[in-house]
Amino acid sequence: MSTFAIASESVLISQAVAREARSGVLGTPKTLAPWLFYDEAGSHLFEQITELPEYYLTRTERSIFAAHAEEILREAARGQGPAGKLTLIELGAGTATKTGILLAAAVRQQGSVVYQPVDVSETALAEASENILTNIPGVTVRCQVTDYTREALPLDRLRNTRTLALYIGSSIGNFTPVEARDVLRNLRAQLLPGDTLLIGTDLAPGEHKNEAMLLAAYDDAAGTTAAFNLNVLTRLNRDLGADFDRKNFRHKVRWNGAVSRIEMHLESLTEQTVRIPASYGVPTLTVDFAHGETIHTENSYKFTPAAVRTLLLSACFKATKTWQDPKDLFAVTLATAI
Ligand code: AVI
Repeated sequence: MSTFAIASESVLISQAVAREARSGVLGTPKTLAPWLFYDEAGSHLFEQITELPEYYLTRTERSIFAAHAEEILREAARGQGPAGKLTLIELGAGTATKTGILLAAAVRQQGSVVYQPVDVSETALAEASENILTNIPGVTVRCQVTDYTREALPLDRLRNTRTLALYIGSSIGNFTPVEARDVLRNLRAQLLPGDTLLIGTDLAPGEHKNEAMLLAAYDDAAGTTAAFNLNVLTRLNRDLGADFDRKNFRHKVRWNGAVSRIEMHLESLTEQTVRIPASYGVPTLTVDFAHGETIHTENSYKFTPAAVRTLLLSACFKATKTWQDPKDLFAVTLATAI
């Protein structure tokens, strides 16, 4: 990519940050969209979160893949002709650390596989590609820099192949139910009947998961999730010249059982005024905070298996098989495009 293209891409991102900040902090209640977390520092903090003892999601999903990868791939390929192969596409692939288990199983099953990771981050995709090409012979990687939440998915349909789309990590849980349905409909629009989707979802509280465990996963003892949440203020200071003082806010997590979601907020510890100077066509903002007022920064929905099936059906996918860990903390569901 040329230097000019990179510069214009970063201007577009800064414009989007300015618009999101404006609409978010002027609203009641105040909000900031979770995609703002993922600047370079935030992406690094998220990688650290996935290794925290309290954050069970990543390692539990990985353990499900490790136990069932062969069966998942076999089920996804069911009905394929003997010469037919699966092509794997992954939404929000990031550095694709867990995907390797599935790709290795695909290579064992069909000899080789084409893998199309899709992500907004070019650097994450470059890392994913290097890791996979070094460690799993037989994989052809075709990276695609796209925001799958807003743009059509650029799917390379190869002759005589069927697509298995991966949407793992419970990323779907960071959308409202309507947004989640629309993300899946956007994906479904690019698939053909008989293609499949493998979706990872964090499960609602049950016998082995109580509210305390959920709260700890989002408010860890080392303070990494707090730093991840507060980093959004640092980003607005850097990208927009805002004057948020991080010391005047604290990370706050609550479980909203009525809608089955963890909420992350930034709570103002004092009455204060923050200034965001004019930028990218957005006028100067002066934002007043009451003591105790919060900015709602993220939702993380927790699903029942029935809720996953209903969500899938709303986007024309039929769930065919679900794998869970022995403690029912996390679910991985295979669904067919209908
Ligand atoms: C990316 N996503 C699935 C994470 C989650 O669990 O909702 C983001 C996250 N937020 C705080 N910790 C992790």
